[in-house]
Amino acid sequence: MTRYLITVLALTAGLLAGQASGALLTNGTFETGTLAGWTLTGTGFFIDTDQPSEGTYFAQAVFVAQEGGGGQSSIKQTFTTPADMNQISVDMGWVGVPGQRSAVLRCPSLGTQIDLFAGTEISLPNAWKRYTSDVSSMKGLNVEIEFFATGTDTNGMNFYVDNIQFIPEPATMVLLAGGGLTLLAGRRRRGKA
Ligand SMILES: [Ca+2]
Repeated sequence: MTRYLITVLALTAGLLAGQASGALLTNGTFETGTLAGWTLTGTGFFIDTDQPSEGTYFAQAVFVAQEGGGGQSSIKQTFTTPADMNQISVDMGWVGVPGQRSAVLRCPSLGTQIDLFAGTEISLPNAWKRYTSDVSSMKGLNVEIEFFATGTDTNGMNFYVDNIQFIPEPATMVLLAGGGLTLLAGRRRRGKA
């Protein structure tokens, strides 16, 4: 009985430590027009409407060189990933030298983190790019996502973030595709008859 109780307690503790207990990502497209759901540090990040990659709003960090551009800022959020998550995609863009920004997904219970883009990429002036990362090891777990930017008086920068999406694992997509094919086959049969 005691051993049973210990097993139950251990399992419960394991679930609390690593498994889904919180809310899903909030405002991952920034379409509330605010940073609702996100924790802001520093004064670089704000909501903008000038050329979003999706919808009307996106998040942007700006540090202007020669105008007191020094500083650092981040937006981050703790949430539970979807149980069928395979990949995460984020639209990002920037101007500035490499190493001034990062986008990371951290999983405290696994003690691991995944970089959502290679930090050495050169500037993408006025262009969005979709970055997709395999994050299947973190599905159904509590994680923290953080976008970080830093600027100096000699190295100003812009960092754009929008449209955070989760892509299901292949099995789910095969099922969806299979349903579509069945529908198509049915239509063809009806067409021939
Ligand atoms: Ca948006």
